[in-house]
Amino acid sequence: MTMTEKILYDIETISSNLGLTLESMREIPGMYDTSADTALELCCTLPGTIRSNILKIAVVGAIKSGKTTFINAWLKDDLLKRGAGVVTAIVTRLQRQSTLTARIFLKSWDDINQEIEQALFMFPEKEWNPEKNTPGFDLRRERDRQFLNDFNVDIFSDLSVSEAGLRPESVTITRAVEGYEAVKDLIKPDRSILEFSGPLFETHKKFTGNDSRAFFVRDVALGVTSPGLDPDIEIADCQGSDSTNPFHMVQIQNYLTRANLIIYLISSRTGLRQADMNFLRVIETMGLMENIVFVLNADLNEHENLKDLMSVEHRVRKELTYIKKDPELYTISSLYNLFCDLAPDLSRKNSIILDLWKEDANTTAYLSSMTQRFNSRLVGRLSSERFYLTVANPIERLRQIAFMARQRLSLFSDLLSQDLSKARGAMDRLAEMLETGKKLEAIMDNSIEGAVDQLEREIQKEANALFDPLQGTIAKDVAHFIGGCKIDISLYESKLLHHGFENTLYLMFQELKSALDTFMTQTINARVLGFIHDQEKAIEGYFKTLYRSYDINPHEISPVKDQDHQPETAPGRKIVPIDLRTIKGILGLSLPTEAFVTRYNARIRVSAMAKFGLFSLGDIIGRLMNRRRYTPGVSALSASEKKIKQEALRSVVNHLEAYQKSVTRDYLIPLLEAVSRDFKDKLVARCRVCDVEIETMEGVIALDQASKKAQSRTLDAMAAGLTKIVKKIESLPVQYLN
Ligand SMILES: Nc1nc2c(ncn2[C@@H]2O[C@H](COP(=O)(O)OP(=O)(O)O)[C@@H](O)[C@H]2O)c(=O)[nH]1
Ligand SMILES: [Mg+2]
Repeated sequence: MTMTEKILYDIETISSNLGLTLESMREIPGMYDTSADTALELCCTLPGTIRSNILKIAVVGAIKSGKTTFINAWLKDDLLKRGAGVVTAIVTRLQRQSTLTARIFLKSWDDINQEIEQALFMFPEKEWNPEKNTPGFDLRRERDRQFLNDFNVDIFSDLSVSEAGLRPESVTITRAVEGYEAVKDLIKPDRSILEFSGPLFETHKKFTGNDSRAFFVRDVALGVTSPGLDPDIEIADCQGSDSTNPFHMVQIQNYLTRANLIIYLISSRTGLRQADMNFLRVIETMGLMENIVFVLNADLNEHENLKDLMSVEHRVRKELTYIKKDPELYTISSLYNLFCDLAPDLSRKNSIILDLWKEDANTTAYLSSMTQRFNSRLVGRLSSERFYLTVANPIERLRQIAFMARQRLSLFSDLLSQDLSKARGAMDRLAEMLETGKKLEAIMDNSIEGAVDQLEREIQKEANALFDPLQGTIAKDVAHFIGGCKIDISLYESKLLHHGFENTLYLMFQELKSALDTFMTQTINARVLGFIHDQEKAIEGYFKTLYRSYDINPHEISPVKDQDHQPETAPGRKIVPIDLRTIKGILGLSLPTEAFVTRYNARIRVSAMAKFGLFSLGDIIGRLMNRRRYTPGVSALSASEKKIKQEALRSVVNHLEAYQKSVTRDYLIPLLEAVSRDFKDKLVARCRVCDVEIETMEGVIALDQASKKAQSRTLDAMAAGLTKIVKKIESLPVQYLN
């Protein structure tokens, strides 16, 4: 049993025993009230909540930086396909499970057709839908597929590879056409899941090891049996951080925001490249730099000796400092570590390679010591994250419940005492406490309400500064970006002759769209995610401060001055007042990433075409008379470029209102409200010992001797049980915050 499992097991035992104690309160009139009921509910649900609180580790880096190898080395198992070279962005999440299982989350036909439509955006519909009798594009239609196929060969020829690589719209179309046959019977109208477990596990690679099929996959979850992976850890291979597909980028960004730790891999073969810097800037803008650890994946074939490797390390470290002060960088070789772990079972070829590597004892000794340092750093980091996220709050909650139960026990044993003055004294103290509690509650209500109002105003104000269509920074930056976008019209001149004006316009638009999509995901969406991150921190900070101002010692308002009660069991300053993650989990609140992808407006085409009308006749005549004379067409292209830019900007601006709404009204505000509710519940729980009516207490005092004795025996049994529970809570190996 690992340490985590032991703590989880202990928490489960404590919750269940505490639950039984609360249940037995029902036997005594007045002892079981709504707060006991809430506490009982918590004891029942807590273990499940903790189990679903998984630590997420994102492994990112450029293609072939060694992400998959790193994960295999972590698992000590060559489980995932290394060197797959798939560029499609898929997040492959791994968690420990009892049987080896792969779950492939497939896109729906709507998702797929929508992506293709975006890739065809601005292309004249009459060409692929001549009768206009079917709405939208549908890959399931033979005619539509045939169109895509011809289109792809034809229109992108000699344009496909630009300076920035393959044209993304061409990539989408190629993959959709190529992968169709293999997946057509598996894709459903709704998003669906394929499962491969046990001996069928390997089959899942058919979907992930091939770019065309991977196009149809949203993401992948693997259940692995490797003991190297703790049961409360999810590790994710985030491939495709340099993907140009906005739908995919958003998915990766979404995972990163939820990750507790980001491990960024850099290959020693290449060092840091421009794409790495771009992606690191994205992570920085998202406000996630504090979660990042860098790994320089040393390729032992690549370096003559340790000195050579060290010089790469030195350079990479220096370059990283442009992005992050004192970056944490570990030089390790994932493949070497993996081979060492698999040594007895290595293939002959790999054994020879390993032996060869081992000959350079200096380098391998250095790498091994760095691996050790990395591992212990990781263990330390994860256990503190784990403590904050998974066990600190639940333990404090249980401690609070135990405290409440003890208080109640003490109160009721006084009420049931043969000594009437003692019983009356307990009653008076309780009445006084209820009064104080009510006053405190009223004060809290006011100030929490005030806090929520103020926070909400601040969120709205900052959101306006970001999203306002006229004054907001997004609109301004997008306008600036589009204004500075250079489309090389001369590139499209030849296209004009072969494909006509409309199709050329399409190509031109797609060039702008691809640049704009990249800008939107890398700069704008990253900034919005950073904004959300900051707002969450502000909410957290605000309530923490508020909590401190209510730092009431429960003993002071306690109706019982118990002698046997040790102060350390009191829920004093130790509780973590805000637990956004759990609250989000309970609300089912996730980032509104659907709103992060800009939908372009169909009027772009109409507007751009308007300019063409002026020139088309001249163009055709020119073409007939003299090939040199298509300048009118070219100038129509330039005029259309302006229109396209204007309309593209308008699409983004129109989208801002919905974007803002999903970030604030559908995400941040509900989160804020839930946090304040949770916060209040916690505080109120501390002010209340028991919601018992005076008449009920009178009834208890008036019981006959025999009944009092019987009830006292029940209380004694409860007290014995509680003492054990409290001891168990105290013995948990966790240190407390603040
Ligand atoms: N020589 C050497 N090759 C490595 C090392 N790490 C990874 N590779 C190889 O590089 C290729 C790409 O690695 P992979 O883990 O698939 O990269 P990914 O694309 O980031 O997942 C694979 O063929 C690996 O076997 C290393 O430390 N040394
Ligand atoms: Mg990989």
